[in-house]
Amino acid sequence: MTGLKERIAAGLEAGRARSLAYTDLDDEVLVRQHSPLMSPLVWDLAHVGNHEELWVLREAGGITPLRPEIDQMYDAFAHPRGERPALPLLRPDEARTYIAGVRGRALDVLDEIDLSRPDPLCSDGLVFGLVLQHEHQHDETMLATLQLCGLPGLVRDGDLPAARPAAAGEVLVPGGPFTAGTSTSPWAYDNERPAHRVELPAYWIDRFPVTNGAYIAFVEDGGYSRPRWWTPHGWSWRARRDIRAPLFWTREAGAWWRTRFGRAEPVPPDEPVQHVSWYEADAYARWAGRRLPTEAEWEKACGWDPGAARALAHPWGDAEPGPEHANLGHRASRPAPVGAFPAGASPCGAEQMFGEVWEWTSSWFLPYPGFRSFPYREYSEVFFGEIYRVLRGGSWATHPAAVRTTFRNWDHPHRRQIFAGFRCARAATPGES
Ligand code: AVJ
Ligand code: FE
Repeated sequence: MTGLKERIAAGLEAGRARSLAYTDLDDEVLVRQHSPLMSPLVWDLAHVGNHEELWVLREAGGITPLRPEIDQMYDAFAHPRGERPALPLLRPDEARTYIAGVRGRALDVLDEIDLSRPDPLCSDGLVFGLVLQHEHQHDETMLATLQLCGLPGLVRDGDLPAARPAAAGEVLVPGGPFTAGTSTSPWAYDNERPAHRVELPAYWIDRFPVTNGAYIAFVEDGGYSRPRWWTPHGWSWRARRDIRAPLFWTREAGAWWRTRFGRAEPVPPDEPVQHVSWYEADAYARWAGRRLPTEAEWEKACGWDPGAARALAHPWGDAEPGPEHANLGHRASRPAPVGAFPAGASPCGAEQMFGEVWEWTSSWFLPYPGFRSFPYREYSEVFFGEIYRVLRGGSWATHPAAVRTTFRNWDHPHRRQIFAGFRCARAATPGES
């Protein structure tokens, strides 16, 4: 049990180190709203502390509210992102003091709690697992804000392994049933539960995410000017906003450039394309004579081990993510080129399913059969419907503590500021798509 508590304390600390690093900026930058799509950074900072107060201090620890008067300001449902800068938010120094005070008490709760008692919220440390994943999710959102406003302060130039482009192509996933979702992963969200059998016919899926080089071929073949590749919604979205390339791309003197955290650089052809919407991913796939995978297809290709007839926690097995497996946790401020992580291959041979870019799937964000909302409706349930598309895997900015084979992310089909790309699939059975 002490092992678990130490793991939780270290996990909480890793998230906090990130939140503080990403907000080590002038107050003016922290309180400004850089885009109507995003919160001011200081909102995210206090919000992660308020979430921790609600769940660890009040629910798990039974502690009297520290600052009940601020709950409403940091309730994401009470105030859409565009309204947040007008709120009397905690100033950056107040926010840091507040979240540090919450954290001190959270560690006291952790110290005293019995994590083996049969309490659905606390056993196996679930409430702490949810709170530390939540902080990492907001850390990634803060990075998206920093990218959107071109702030260079935090750009990391870490080394990433080199490309292995000769290995491109597709891998075959044989037909048959597999187990989707989980009933046993201790820190899984309600939307990943319960485990259930899904029967899929055989299909092909790309070994790697679609690269910038491949995407440029689509752009230069007039992909953005031919409605035939687009769904009607996708085409009207594209036309209304006059979209002609991924977000942050420009064309200058016959070459494609991108701006990454305020720096202009040539678009690297071997890197997975990122900052494309679901509409663009879907149009590319149609142009390429393929389609996006369903989330079940993605999950089976990521984690199903047909030999053992069970789902692995990670594509490479149950070992914790290491630097040889995947580009996770913001090692460098970009995706690694395709082929960089052969040791992270899944049983069917798909690579880079974790890290690099979140991958759009063709699936709507819907509940699994037998879904039960827990511990609160506002994490997943209120988002179910034919509104959001599911993304899988995790990006270069996602922390290892916040990825699982079964993890489901979701967003509007027009969103592009997230670190999202895709890979394609197609049926292996003649006559089917
Ligand atoms: C799972 C990434 C879609 O950031 O909107 C954060 C996670 N929920 N706070 C988001 C979340 C509440 C959510 N995503
Ligand atoms: Fe949140």
